[in-house]
Amino acid sequence: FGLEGLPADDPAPLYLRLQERIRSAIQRGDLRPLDALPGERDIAEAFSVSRVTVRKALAGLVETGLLKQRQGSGTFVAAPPQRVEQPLSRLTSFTEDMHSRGFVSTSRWLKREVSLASPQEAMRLSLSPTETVCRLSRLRLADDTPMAIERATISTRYLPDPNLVGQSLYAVLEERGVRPVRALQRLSAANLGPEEATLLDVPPGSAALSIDRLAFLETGTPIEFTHSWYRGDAYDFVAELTLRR
Ligand code: 16G
Repeated sequence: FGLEGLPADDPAPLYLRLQERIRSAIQRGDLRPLDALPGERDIAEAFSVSRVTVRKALAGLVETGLLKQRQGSGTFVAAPPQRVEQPLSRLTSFTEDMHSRGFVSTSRWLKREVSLASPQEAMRLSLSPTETVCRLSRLRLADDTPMAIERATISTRYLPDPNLVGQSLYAVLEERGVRPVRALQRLSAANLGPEEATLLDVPPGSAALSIDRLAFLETGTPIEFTHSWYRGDAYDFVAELTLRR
């Protein structure tokens, strides 16, 4: 990408000018998603700048999400995830959603514990304050791309041990005869904080959907409360609307 040196008469700091070069190479398509950049030393030589300048320029572009760095394998142009269309009217699990699109769904456990229900959890799930709940926090991935962070709370009446959950929570609930059949879901727009952004592999402050799901059994008993962060650049939520006369 434009390997000729940077003009000497430009007053902007070198690292910013180098960033500009890389950015325009990506915009022009000279560098394409998943292309590897030359090594630090080669970039430094080509532009007659120090390696410190190259490192600073690359770090800034990684921060904004334009580039990705992997330990041991260098710097790449980031690829936006494939967008997923998610119907809003069907009560499906993440595993089912991803399988139906031909993705391999995986999870990384962030937390799984049994604890006394907090007052808020007890209220949401209609439990007495002495009851215990399982808390399951997972990063959900599709073909290795992080898509969502989910924090689920379920009474130990229905899920006695969080370690029973392998790939799919709903599959385990189904086996136990307590798969939810109805849910209330609230979606709101949010910007990701640094911790969530790092997990989802996007720059801090990126757009996301914050989703609360309260799911019920046939009997009307609430069984699951889950808060999720879904990546704003990966999801389209769609619903069919009808006019009732
Ligand atoms: C969905 C649900 C989540 C549920 C999970 C179970 C939303 C916003 N959330 O992602 O409430 O816990 O599926 O998935 O749709 P699993 O059976 O693959 O573990």
